[in-house]
Amino acid sequence: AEARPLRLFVALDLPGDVRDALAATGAAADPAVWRAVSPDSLHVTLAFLGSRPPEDVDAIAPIVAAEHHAPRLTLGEVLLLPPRHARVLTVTLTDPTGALAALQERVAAALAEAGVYTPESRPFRPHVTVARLRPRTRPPRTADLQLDPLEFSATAVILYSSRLGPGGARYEPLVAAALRS
Ligand code: 2AM
Repeated sequence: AEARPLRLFVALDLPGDVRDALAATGAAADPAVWRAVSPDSLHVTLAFLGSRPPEDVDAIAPIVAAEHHAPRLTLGEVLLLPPRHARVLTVTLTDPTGALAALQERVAAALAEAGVYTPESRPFRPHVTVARLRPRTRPPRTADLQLDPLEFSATAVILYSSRLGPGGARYEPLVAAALRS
């Protein structure tokens, strides 16, 4: 029998103190409206591949492993996305050196070259989703949350598989490459 497809995405991993700060922001949002993302699920998506045959993991692994240098980043602001009918509460990332944008472009181009990814036409806007709108809930217009301007280095590039379950998606790391800061 054919192996089941995997729902795959490549993401940037964050240091523990940054995860804690982001989890606190998610937890500070109105719990009647938002469900906070658990600290171990927080990440920055670089490329969402969607449903792929499991064999694709062999082609993706060397692309994930090819990255070495950690982009230096800063937490930006709390932003509701999409702007008019928000479904997620996010924290944007500031990329002062452009290293993250360059890394994302390299990874996306290599994945496309390997035939496992169709690059998005919309520009890459780095963010971390910290809470998701509860079902059948009217999204607020603003988040009204404060954020400390934390500065940090990303820690790793990770290929995740996402399993949809009753309690939301669960992310399983399949390939991880640590980044040097
Ligand atoms: P989000 O954080 O902005 O919601 C795993 O689902 C990750 O892939 C999430 O971080 C999610 O981004 C992103 N993702 C899920 N579905 C997507 C899609 N159809 N297009 C782009 N990114 C997607």
